[in-house]
Amino acid sequence: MLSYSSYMLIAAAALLVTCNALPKYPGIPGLPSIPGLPGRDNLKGQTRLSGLRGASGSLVRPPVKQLTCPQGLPNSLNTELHKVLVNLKHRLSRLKGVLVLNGNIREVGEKILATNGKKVDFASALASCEEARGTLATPMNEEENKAILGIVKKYNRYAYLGIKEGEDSGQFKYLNGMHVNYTKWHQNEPNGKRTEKCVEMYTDGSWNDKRCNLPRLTICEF
Ligand code: MMA
Ligand code: CA
Repeated sequence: MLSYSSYMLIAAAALLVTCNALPKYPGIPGLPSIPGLPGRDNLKGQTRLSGLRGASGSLVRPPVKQLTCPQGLPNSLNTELHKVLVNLKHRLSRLKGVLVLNGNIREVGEKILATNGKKVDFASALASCEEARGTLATPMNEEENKAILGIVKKYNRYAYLGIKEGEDSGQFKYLNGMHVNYTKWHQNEPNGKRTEKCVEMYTDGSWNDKRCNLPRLTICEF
């Protein structure tokens, strides 16, 4: 959704905001105020400093010394970057609202889950996820397993997970090679004895080791 240059801009803006842009920020015309951030609508003629209070109610003052700030960047650029950051955050939160509303994504912790609705083999499913800069949905705890299950149930289709049996060890691992530390095997699974190297989620959320060449619902995490 965002280009690399946008990410760099956000990173730069985030760094700068922690330095000195926030207390000076005058608000963005036309942009609604956002809770927790000072905006023009929030200030109502107060001095900016008196309008900025932390959670405890005490004044949040600009840092006296700015030893950690990058040197040589003019304040105008600093303020501009902050405006871009606030605008992007606001836009992202609205886009997220649209996606959640339409059932296109599910959020669980920091993860975002999504499906393209397609049923393909393991390699093709993984390729689709990676092409979209994600990976196959990989439940690391009960909450994530339930979130993936929500999609499995909605489509009433089993889905491959981002877990595979190691070539030598016969142990099931995440796609980055780490050993799985949360499992939800169905009773008497895994039983493939190295012939079923992939893992599918059943429509009750439990797991089965399975051959990798069957059509299964593609669910990615981002
Ligand atoms: C199938 C296959 C296996 C699974 C068993 C469970 C017969 O094999 O899906 O992976 O373990 O069913 O009965
Ligand atoms: Ca099995």
